[in-house]
Amino acid sequence: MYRLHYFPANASAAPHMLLEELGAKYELLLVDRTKDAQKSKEYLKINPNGRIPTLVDNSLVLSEAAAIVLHLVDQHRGAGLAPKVGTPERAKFYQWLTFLTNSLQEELMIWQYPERLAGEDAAARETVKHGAEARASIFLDVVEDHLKANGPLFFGDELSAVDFYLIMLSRWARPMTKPPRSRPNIAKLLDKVTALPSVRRAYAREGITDEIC
Ligand SMILES: N[C@@H](CCC(=O)N[C@@H](CS)C(=O)NCC(=O)O)C(=O)O
Repeated sequence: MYRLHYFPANASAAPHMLLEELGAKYELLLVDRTKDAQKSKEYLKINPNGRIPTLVDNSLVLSEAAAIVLHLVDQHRGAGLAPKVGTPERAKFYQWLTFLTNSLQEELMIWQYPERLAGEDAAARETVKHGAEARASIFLDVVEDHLKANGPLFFGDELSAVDFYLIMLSRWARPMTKPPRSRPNIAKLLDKVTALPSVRRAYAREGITDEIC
């Protein structure tokens, strides 16, 4: 049985949706960010970065949401939530997952927490926030163009783990000046994937009952 250390709608959400979609046996363990539990001595033992999520799979302790997603699709190959290993589609799957976690997610983090780079200076914070939002917006446009040409999902009609990853990031990005949903092809993907019972169950278990993204 897997154990997923999570906080509602945090970077644990993509692994959580995937666990639900896979029908895997798992236990959810709340890392209470309101009490800084991600920096507790106990949690730092399993995740020295003090970040959420962490997945425990028997003796394996794994952090980084994208790595957890890759591990889960590898452990459940028959579920078909990633293209077959060794194919060009699988390579593209790596490309999109890396792009989402490395480019879009990172800019969204900076946009949400500009003080981590800019410190206390209000003007510097505004500059950092504005720049990160502009870059995140360009990355969302790249996703929109891809979906326009290849959609409705990242791999046409084939559901894959990257679709769940975009749901997670799109929720975070809702307050952007130009939210993900304002792009018609991203909106189509979000509607399709958030309608899945697995996605509804995952967010409901996290106590989220409003529109997901
Ligand atoms: N690259 C990491 C980022 C994880 C991350 O930053 N998680 C946030 C929640 S969304 C967190 O734990 N923040 C608490 C903190 O930085 O103290 C991943 O994708 O797993």
